[in-house]
Amino acid sequence: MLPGRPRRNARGPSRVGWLLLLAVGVSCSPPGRGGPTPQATSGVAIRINQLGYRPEAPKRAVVCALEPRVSATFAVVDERNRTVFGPSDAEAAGPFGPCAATFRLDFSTLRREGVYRIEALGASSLPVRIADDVYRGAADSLLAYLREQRSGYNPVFRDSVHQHSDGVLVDHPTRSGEFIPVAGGWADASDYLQYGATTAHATTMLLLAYRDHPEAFADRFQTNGLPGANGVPDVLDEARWGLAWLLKMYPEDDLLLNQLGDDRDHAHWDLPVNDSSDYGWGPGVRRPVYPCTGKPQGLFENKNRSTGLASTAGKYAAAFALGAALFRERDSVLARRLAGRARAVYALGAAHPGVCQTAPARSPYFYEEDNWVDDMELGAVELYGLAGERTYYDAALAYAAQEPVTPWMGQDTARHYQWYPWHNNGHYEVWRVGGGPDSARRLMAQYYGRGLEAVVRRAHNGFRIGIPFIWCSNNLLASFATQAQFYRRMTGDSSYLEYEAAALDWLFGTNPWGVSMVIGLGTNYARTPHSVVAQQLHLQLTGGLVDGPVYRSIFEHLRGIRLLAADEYAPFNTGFIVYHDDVGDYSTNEPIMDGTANLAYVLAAWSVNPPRCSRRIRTAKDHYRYGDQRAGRSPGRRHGRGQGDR
Ligand SMILES: [Ca+2]
Ligand SMILES: [Ca+2]
Repeated sequence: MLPGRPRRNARGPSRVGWLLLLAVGVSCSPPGRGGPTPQATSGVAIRINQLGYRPEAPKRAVVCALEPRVSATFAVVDERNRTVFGPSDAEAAGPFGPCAATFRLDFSTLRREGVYRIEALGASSLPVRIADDVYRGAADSLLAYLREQRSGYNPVFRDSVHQHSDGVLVDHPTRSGEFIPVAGGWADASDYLQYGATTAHATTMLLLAYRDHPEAFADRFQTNGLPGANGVPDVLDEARWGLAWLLKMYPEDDLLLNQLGDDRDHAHWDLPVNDSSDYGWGPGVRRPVYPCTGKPQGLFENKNRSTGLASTAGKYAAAFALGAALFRERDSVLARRLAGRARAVYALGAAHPGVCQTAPARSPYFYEEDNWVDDMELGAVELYGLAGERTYYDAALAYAAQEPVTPWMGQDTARHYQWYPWHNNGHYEVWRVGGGPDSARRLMAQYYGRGLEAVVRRAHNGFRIGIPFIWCSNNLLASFATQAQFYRRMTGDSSYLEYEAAALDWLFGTNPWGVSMVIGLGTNYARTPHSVVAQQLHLQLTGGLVDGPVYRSIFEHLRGIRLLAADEYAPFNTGFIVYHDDVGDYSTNEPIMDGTANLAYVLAAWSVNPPRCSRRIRTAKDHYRYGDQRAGRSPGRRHGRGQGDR
């Protein structure tokens, strides 16, 4: 997810690519672009969730009109062209981005399963599916992308990837040059860099997904990622892959490794199996591994602003402790080891407060994480859940109070990965684990509510989206949906359900471009992601969540971006945000490992425990119960969403 790739993108598979393609027999998408045309009919496009809608859940589509329109009616028709809903008035919602006018089409009361189309202003939507199983298997589909991203042994190539090159310790005060075996894990995005922070967060999300929604996951793959059941749900196979690498990245109590490879990787556009990156030891020979040092890092002219170890240590502690709890029955030896490493790395973080950012090399870009109390909160509460020691619980509460709301929420912008993870799992875990007074649990729900409220305040648009469109905006939406879901579970309050559903709808096509942001899911998804594997092997990276739209100003100022083909979405790229299904656009169309893992959590929940439309909004009693100081004010009316929860 860091820029700097050159523009030497081959137009077709390389010779090596074709040979590999023939050898591994992976399923491939046809070359070139596919999918239905995204062009608007008469300047009007009806955008829907292309996965579909569960019968009891909220159902909304959005009209994006490229010319001003004052009003609209809509109807839903079935496959025999019979009107089954409407004609109904659409809710005018003003302009947004390229849309001169937007309208929200609420057909929540249509609950009969079937395949429909929505018609409005002379335009017709893609097929709209209403069924109980629309999310079934979706979370598992996302795991396919993580398997494809595996380093060490890679099941797509059926070969080792960076098995012998990883890694040589660099930027260590006394041990630089030492080889430390750290092969494994996942490539972070379409480059082959690997980070402890993103891997630990992704692993945590997979573990939480299984713990909270085990029924959502199947067993079709082995530990090594090759097809075949092994008696272990695939989500746990994948989480274990992450844990195994994190254990290697924390080899000694005082040695916390944070990053494998650096942006010198970007000088080459080649497949992971023949990565020719040269870090000074010859092409493809060795990759550097960086420890957290608590000091600014960067081997060349660019430096990060690291201040401590806690941001990475807290994330490792959480993943290890959760892993220990979830593998206790399946593998007691692994569980004991994880528990021991969790305690040790948490203690290291407590002794070295501050952030451990990723290290830039030749490029000025790095992950500029600025918060660490969220990570230590999560580490502490998972250790409390594991060991029941009160000091961990008290520490979690104290950390939580230092950052009640993840700071990007309500903001126009943020630096790259500045507030990471984009939601704080810790508050939910404190609520879930109990152990303290009810007031502490209520406080956690309030914290989430404040963050959600701040985002919702910015969501006065037809798509109900209130995030800043910084790089990796889709990650923010996955996090928003996760936090909204946690809040709903903690309080029974559905005030933010419309926005939670809108985030999910956006990711699956209810956006100005009508694109599903997950490769292979929906009817019209990214066909030409920024990925050398996808490009050279003509391989569909099923399950990969792409970065998502960014502010035009960001797109225009990032280095090295050049679109390689005509923009089929040009009519929708005239506003303040842009998205390009183009291999050249690493800012909007690069699949991302951590966001994919986060979205697996959201999809697992919607698959087995979907929200239901109800008339319930918060009552005065609820406001008292959850400590809302604005008791008596209906949040539904404040945001015009009183109609939303029917
Ligand atoms: Ca399995
Ligand atoms: Ca953090």
